[in-house]
Amino acid sequence: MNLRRLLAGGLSLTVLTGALFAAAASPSSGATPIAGEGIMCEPGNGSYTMTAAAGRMTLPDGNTIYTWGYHTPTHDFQNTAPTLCVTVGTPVRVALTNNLTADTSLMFPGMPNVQADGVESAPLSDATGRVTSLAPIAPANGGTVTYTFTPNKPGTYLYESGTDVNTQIEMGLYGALIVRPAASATQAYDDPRTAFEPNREFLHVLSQVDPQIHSDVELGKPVDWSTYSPKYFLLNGRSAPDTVSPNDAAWLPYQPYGSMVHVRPQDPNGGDTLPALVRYINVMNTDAAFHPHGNTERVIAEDAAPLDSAGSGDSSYGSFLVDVGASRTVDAMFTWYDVEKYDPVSNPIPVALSPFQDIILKGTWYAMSPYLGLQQNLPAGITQFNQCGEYYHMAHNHALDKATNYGATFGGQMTLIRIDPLNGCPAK
Ligand SMILES: [Cu+2]
Repeated sequence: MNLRRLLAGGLSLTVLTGALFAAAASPSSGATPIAGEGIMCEPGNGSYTMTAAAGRMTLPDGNTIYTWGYHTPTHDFQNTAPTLCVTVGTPVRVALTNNLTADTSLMFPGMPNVQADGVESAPLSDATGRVTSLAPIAPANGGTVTYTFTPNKPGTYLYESGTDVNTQIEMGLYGALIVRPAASATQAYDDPRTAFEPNREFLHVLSQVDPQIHSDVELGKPVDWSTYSPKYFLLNGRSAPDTVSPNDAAWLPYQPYGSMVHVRPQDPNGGDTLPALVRYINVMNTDAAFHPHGNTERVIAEDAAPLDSAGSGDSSYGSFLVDVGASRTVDAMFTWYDVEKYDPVSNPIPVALSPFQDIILKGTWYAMSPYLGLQQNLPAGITQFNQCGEYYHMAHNHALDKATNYGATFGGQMTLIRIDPLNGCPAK
């Protein structure tokens, strides 16, 4: 199949996927297309006041789930927990208050010399030697503990509960810890080849929910792991199609983080000149094979270890499937190249428009043109959501049972990649 036919095939897919998500589309802001998108770092600059609390999350099928989470004063409750963006060499302080009815704690895997209330953080055990917590606790019903450490290596890390780990992580006690190099906040690592386009930094935290476990915990029943069967699969604490709603969407007050990846084609004369950066954290107990449609991503680091070092060989790799092992992190660069530059005279691409009955016109994302940035008239009476000739590809966990909401397909760990025209997306 030649390139042009491939392009035409891809477009019909775009029409389909765009229509699927049209109902959940964010209200457009036009002039500031990146607002409400991308990684949302918690204010605090290394010093955080955190509360562990119970609350409820909402799922796209209308279900609400009793859940636990960490939050700071910026939210009443939240899942996924606040994204902490810190810097190598700058001390970090997290003061935790535990409003849960169970003891809890925080662990920062990969961080050196973590202290709890000034003492080395180490596992606790009871009189028989049985380990009761992997980290010093904040006791139930209002207890506090303050953790301090100074990060020494950049990268993408998970932070999570160290107490009754299976249950508490299932309940929602986890979040992302982003450590930036001291020299540059727009490089993933100290290597200049890891520079990314400012404001094109994205986070995908993958987790899952078995409503039975959450119900048992809420009712104070013993948890039966033998029947564990997750029904919801979250990206940054939301299931598709909520994943493409903007950060801090008013209709998702306790799930503040969107996960749409928004880029423009690479071009020094407009568009993005550097790649986007997508940081993956897999909180689940199974591997994730995350699949961006339409283009590869380049894996540059695993578990905060660059697949390279400055001046040596390059062991990064491009892949249509970004494999993220259980409890692991992966950093990937994402670039988009426009396939061909359109010129109506010298480079027309003879893509026949589909018959109208084959195009989903109500709620279409399709500008009726195969070319980025071009729009044509829609039939009278049709309103388009497409802002400026941009288009969308899906990205999702290729374990397709995890792209569902309680068994209903096209949900779960699924989001969109949005590609704007080179010159951006001007307000209309
Ligand atoms: Cu797919």
